[in-house]
Amino acid sequence: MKTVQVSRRSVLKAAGIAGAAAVMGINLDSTNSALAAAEAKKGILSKDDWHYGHCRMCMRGTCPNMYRVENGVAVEVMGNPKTPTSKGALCAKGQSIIQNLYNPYRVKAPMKRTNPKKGLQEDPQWVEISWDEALNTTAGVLKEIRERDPRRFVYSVGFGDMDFFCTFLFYFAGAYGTPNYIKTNGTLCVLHYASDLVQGVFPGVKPDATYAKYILAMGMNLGMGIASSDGGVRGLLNRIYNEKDIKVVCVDPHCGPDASKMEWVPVKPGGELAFLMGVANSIIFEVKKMDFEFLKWKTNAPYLVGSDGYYARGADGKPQIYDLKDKKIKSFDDKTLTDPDIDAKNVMINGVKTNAGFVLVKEGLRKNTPEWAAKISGIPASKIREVAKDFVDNASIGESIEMINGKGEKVVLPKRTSVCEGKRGIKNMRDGVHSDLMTKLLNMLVGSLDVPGGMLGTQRGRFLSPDEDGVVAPKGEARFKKPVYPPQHINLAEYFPHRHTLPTLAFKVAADTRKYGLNYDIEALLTVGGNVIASTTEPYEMAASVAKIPFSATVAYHYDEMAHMADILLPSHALLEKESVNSYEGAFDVYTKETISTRVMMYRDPMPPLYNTKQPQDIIIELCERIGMIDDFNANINKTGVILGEVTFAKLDPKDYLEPGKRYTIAEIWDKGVRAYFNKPLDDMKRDGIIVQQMAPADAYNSSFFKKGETRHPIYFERLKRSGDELRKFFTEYKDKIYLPDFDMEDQFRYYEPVITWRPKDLTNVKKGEKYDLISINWKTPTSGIRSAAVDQLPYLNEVSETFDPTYGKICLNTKTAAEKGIKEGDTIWVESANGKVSGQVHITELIFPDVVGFAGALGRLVDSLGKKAASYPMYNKLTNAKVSNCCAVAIGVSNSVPVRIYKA
Ligand SMILES: Nc1nc2c(c(=O)[nH]1)N[C@H]1C(S)=C(S)[C@@H](COP(=O)(O)OP(=O)(O)OC[C@H]3O[C@@H](n4cnc5c(=O)[nH]c(N)nc54)[C@H](O)[C@@H]3O)O[C@H]1N2
Ligand SMILES: Nc1nc2c(c(=O)[nH]1)N[C@H]1C(S)=C(S)[C@@H](COP(=O)(O)OP(=O)(O)OC[C@H]3O[C@@H](n4cnc5c(=O)[nH]c(N)nc54)[C@H](O)[C@@H]3O)O[C@H]1N2
Ligand SMILES: [Mo]
Repeated sequence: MKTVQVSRRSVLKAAGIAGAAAVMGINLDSTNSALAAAEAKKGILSKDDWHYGHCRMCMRGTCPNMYRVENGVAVEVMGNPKTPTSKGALCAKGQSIIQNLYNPYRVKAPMKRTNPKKGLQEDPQWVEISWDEALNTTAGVLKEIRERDPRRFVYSVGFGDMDFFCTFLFYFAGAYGTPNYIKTNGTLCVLHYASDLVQGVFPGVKPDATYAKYILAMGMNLGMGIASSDGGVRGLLNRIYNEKDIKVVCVDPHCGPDASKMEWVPVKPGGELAFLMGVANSIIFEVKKMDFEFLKWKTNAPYLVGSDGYYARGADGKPQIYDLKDKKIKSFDDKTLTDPDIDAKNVMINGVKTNAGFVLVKEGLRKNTPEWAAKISGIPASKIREVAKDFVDNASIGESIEMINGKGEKVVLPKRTSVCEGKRGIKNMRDGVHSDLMTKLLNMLVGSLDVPGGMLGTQRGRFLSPDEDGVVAPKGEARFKKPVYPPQHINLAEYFPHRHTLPTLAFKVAADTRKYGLNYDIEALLTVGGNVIASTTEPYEMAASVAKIPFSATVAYHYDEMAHMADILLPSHALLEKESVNSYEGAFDVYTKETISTRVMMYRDPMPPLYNTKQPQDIIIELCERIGMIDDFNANINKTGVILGEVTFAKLDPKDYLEPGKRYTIAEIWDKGVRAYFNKPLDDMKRDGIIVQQMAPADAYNSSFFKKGETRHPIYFERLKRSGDELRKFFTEYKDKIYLPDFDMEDQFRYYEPVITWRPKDLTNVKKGEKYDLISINWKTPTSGIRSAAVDQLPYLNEVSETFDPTYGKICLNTKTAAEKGIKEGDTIWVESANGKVSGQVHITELIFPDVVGFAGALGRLVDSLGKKAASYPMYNKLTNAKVSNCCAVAIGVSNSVPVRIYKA
């Protein structure tokens, strides 16, 4: 067991970090006093029994910690006070990591099922077996299938085991040769398309609250409910409470901990796009103040568009711009271009009338007045106007800031300080991508993309590149991939080029591949940290589908639904037993001065396992060897690199490549990665816990790498239209062959439009007198995000949550709605949608929009094998459905807000 010795010398070294931090303007006082306090505490820091680690009680896992082991027992955990981001803080989830270790419902040894019948109500009748038997049985089945037809094997992963970005997702599946690797997070987590289309980033964007003065937060949970210990969230709180120089407006049907600290604007679910269009309308036609320089030079607003909706192209094939200076039409990259006209109308190109993209965007928004938006969103027109004016007034249009770049040069960057962001609350809807694009459009109107104070991508530094038209080239979900028939993937990936992940659809198809046009059946499933039954939607249908797969094995930490349905359990270490490397990529929330230019690489020095379990990545590597595919696996790592976070890849130098035929441990692979990235061995991390690096301030911003006119962001969404036209053509050609229930081609492809329009959806029809007269919604709480680390199951967290969060595990109703329905606090009710019903206890509150039924967190289990408590909470996902006609038309995310009715149980 490796130990951490925090000696006087390393405390002094920490003081050195504090000195450097002071130069950067970071206040580390709390850090020093925390260190001193910890050291004073029984002198424990100088003892050998403290280990460095990092948390991972949530899927980000970006808060470095330290834990103490006494006589082989983990007895204490604290944040690592030397961390410049979280500064030694841990949230309630982080505090409960010891219960993750001593969880009595863990799988403690390899197991095989002896009851051949599979079902949620069936007792698997587990019998303990040896590791050899468990690995050989699993590898034996997988080897035989691989030789015959690798497509018959499904690899299903999720955020229950994030390390090596969901445990070798495509590395393992790619080596095996199956197209069927399915991430279970996707259905209810559709966040990526618009950020990729407009900014070329993955997984998403974050406001730069280092400088931002105004954040318009749409259907999102800043800081997982402001209880995250992450540096960004703490920095934001610092700005709100101490510096008092930022305004955050949360447009949400529910007032969570974040909205309660900022301004809450209650919205009727489904009315968000209308609200955003109302704000855009007011900015364009009433406020009339915008960042015209940005629109001219950093967007495709001046690109001339023909009557077919596509860019008009010159003889050289390039998009054309009208130059107001010499009244000539020029190619977008013409060096003489001086004053691009974003208001150009009726410009003739090749005998066809064209208009600037921005003219079409404005026309599209002309009718969407604040009064119109108020009727749909339930937000008064006066509030919509106020938001529009505040957004522009706080944007600092025209201002700039001087910074130092990586070459030591002074550069002047534009600074914009109003940002709008949306997350699951607006994106998981039929028009989710539209709402998301509309948030980007607001940012473009005031020029706040990729600049200090504006909206930034998760990856900092130079990552944008222009496509052949000079517009941001998408790298992920917004890239168009030509559809093909017959489909090869069980998630029908061929039909949905802009999907996130489609686990629910995948398992529906898996149960009946031939019907969907696939020419093979599914014979085996291996799951690591994903739960298609509990985390996605239509849980009973998912369970039936998983049960139908002839062989399934699960790398299991505890007896969750996926383990319950398996034939073989390959038991996994708990968090403190897992050796792990992770890099700070921020917790999705905001950047602040504490985090904007800081890189932190963190390491968990594991404690010896309590039971007969293994490191999950080592289980997969063992399987590779026994299946006979270690060469392919190693080659994949050499090709793609070592993943040190979610988006941090370390490319290996050919001299450090993994050798064919050799089986490495995950620690050896990480060692190669850390050396490649930081030029340090993994052993150094055992000693220090973290590696901290500072980037030059300007290098965090794309705008410091691209001059004006280079890499324009799309404000006219030509690519979306192109996708729709291609898809429509494909579906028309194959309409007699394609089997896709609940799919209406015309309705689907209407959404693929270059200028956003508003359309009614199921939520719009919810009103008094209808069968479904209320809308149910769901959110994450500080203690219940998703189910990673078993947070829904640990007694400490259950108790903290029930004591301090009145919404946790309850069904929330507005006072007025409860009175109308004759329902009282504590009553048990049924909530019923077209898809299913859930019962639970009512909590009455003013902090929810009337006509809304609110559920907190990803709670509820369908098996008792995690204890009765975890199973007792209402499971929201029974109410949702994965019908394509109801999903986001572009990213195919399930609609997370659902028409429902309620009645007393
Ligand atoms: N109702 C509701 N549902 C949601 C969400 C929500 O907010 N509310 N959020 C959605 C979002 S955004 C996402 S990303 C997805 C995530 O969904 P998934 O990717 O499926 O991830 P998790 O729910 O975190 O965990 C999956 C399973 O892993 C188990 N597990 C916990 N710890 C470990 C471990 O150490 N090892 C292994 N092997 N397994 C472990 C969990 O108990 C759980 O059964 O959920 C989505 N589903
Ligand atoms: N520290 C930490 N950070 C994380 C994670 C973590 O595990 N730990 N998980 C990450 C993951 S996987 C994800 S996907 C993100 C999710 O980040 P968010 O999307 O910010 O998280 P949610 O709580 O699901 O946000 C939903 C919000 O939308 C609101 N909402 C629900 N329905 C509606 C609706 O119909 N309309 C509107 N306007 N609002 C609605 C809810 O009240 C809630 O405030 O968080 C990420 N960030
Ligand atoms: Mo997510």
